[in-house]
Amino acid sequence: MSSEIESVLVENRVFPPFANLVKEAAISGMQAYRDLCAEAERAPDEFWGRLARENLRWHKPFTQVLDESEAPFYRWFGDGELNISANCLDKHLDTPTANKTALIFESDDGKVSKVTYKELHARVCELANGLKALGHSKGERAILYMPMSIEAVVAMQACARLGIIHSVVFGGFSSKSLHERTIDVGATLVITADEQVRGGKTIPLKNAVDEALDAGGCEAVRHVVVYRRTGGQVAWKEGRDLWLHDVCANQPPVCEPVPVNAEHPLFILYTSGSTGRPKGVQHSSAGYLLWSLMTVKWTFDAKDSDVFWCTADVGWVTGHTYITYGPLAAGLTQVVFEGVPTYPNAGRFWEMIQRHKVTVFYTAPTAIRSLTKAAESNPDIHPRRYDLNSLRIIGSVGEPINPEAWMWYYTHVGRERCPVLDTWWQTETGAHMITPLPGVTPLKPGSCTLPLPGISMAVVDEAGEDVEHGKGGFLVAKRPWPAMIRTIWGDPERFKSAYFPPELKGYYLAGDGAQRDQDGYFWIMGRIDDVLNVSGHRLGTMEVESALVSHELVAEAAVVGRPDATTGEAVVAFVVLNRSLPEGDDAVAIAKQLRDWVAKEIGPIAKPKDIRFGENLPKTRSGKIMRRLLRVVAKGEQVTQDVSTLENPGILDQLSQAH
Ligand code: 6R9
Repeated sequence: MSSEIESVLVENRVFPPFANLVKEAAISGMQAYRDLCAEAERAPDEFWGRLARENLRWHKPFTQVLDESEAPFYRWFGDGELNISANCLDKHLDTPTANKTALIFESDDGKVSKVTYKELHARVCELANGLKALGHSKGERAILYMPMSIEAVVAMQACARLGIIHSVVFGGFSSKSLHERTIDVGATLVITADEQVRGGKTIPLKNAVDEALDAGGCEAVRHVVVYRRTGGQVAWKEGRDLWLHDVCANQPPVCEPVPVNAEHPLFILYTSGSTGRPKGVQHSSAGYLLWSLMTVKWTFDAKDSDVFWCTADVGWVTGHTYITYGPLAAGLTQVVFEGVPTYPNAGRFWEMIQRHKVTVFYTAPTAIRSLTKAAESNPDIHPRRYDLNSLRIIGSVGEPINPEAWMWYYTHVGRERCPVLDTWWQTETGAHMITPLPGVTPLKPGSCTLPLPGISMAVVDEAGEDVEHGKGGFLVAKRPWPAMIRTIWGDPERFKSAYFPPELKGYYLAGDGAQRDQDGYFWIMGRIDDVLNVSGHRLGTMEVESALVSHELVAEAAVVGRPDATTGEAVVAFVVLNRSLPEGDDAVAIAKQLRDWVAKEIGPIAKPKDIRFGENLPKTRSGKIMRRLLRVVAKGEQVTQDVSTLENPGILDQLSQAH
């Protein structure tokens, strides 16, 4: 880790903001940025109160901005009422935006369909009316297990319209994950599709829902609403299962939005932590939407003429904030894509930017790295082959972007005329926290640069004291912000201990290590806990370990991350079987069996890239697994550390063999 950080810190190229963007931008120039930061620091309540009054439509105005009496359970705009769907859709109806394209949907096989704001509003209302007719109402929880589609956005917005709390489960997760989340949120409703289509393959969704609900404990689910995407075969449970088109049929295209309290949970989204099961991150309504909208305006410098494309799936927080909520609240036209970046070939993203004249493009470093590799080996799908002149801003999210990938993105996609916005944030932060602004910030490849106005990020030591610039420490937010996580669903104690450890003076602990350079720029060093980041997706080592040990052949397992040129990190598993050590073909076959098992238990993204078998794991005499050593072994490096405290030093050789 530290050698990687040094390599990014010797990075000293600086790219000043482009004059045209400075002129046009919502925040124009460094002085304007500093003024906003100063306003937020001097009078935070006035600053946030002003933004919330100017940018949200309130059913009942708030009188108090921030209530800290139960910190860290902060309340924002706590006596106000509003509706999130009304703020994303209804507010455009009496403006020219009503007839503007809201969503341009492109399917896996390249079919394009579009809806205007007015049409999207009508579709959301029809579904909301349908759900209401089925007896679903405010405060209930719905599990959404959907392909990327207009329907996914409609389903989320329809829930928000009724005050139903949604919990989207990424379509790549297994029925087991779906089962756990359905129980944890106490869902009464599931919205899914028959199948999803990605990269020319169909993947069943409804079947996985059936399996999850049949596994027991999900009896609270009264309805499963199914969007017919492919027409593939599905099993049907009369009374419980309904086609989405039947639920919407004959429903009026108008549905009164249900006002909710500002703090009413808009959604719960599960994410990995360092220990135990994934945490249900609970977000609020008003604070979350405010910051989603403000960051679309400030970071992406939203213009009415923009065609915005965030390539994330709505199963992740990026898809929530930068597809379903922020860009709609801003009245933007956006692209929604069903497929994968490499189908029918690795030029798909560039071709789509050209086809839809995308102006703002937002993707993940892992996609950039894999498309770089593909483009460098096949000139036909190199971005230079496409007309990317429509682009004005390109962004990155999900993991640190290494300077090489940054430069390639900047040069070949942005054509040296679009800023690369390396946005640092998390499921828990709701929206951007540290990011360059197009009309403000000189860029340094590999740095997410500076915090947004109102966001008080710092790097501190174990006692919560600021560390000097140039030294590493914990990344924290010193002050609350409106879009912050409110609690872990059903586990307020875990919320407090995970994010507000007492020794850190009440600061929010992000879980990342960071350092600042002499200009105050932030450089993220990766997670400080046992969370892996594989292709920008968070995975707990514990989750993968518990999946492995639940297999009948496995006695013990330890999982670590290994740096990977394409996926950022790769999962490496060290496994002790409850039988003799396998060799040759036998080892290869068992490794495959275990990989498939993990895919079934969690999802394909959690599959270990390498599995190493041993008769034991390296342990201290007190029985602690030495992960530090396993990380070295996983990289294929020689262990040079002192291993005399190990109970069984010989084990390291055995574990060096990959299968
Ligand atoms: C939005 C999202 C959050 C974790 C975060 C950090 C890593 C995200 C980053 C970044 C360096 C960036 N991360 N963006 N690291 N530079 N620009 O990705 O949320 O899935 O919760 O992941 O991802 O480690 O703590 P989430």
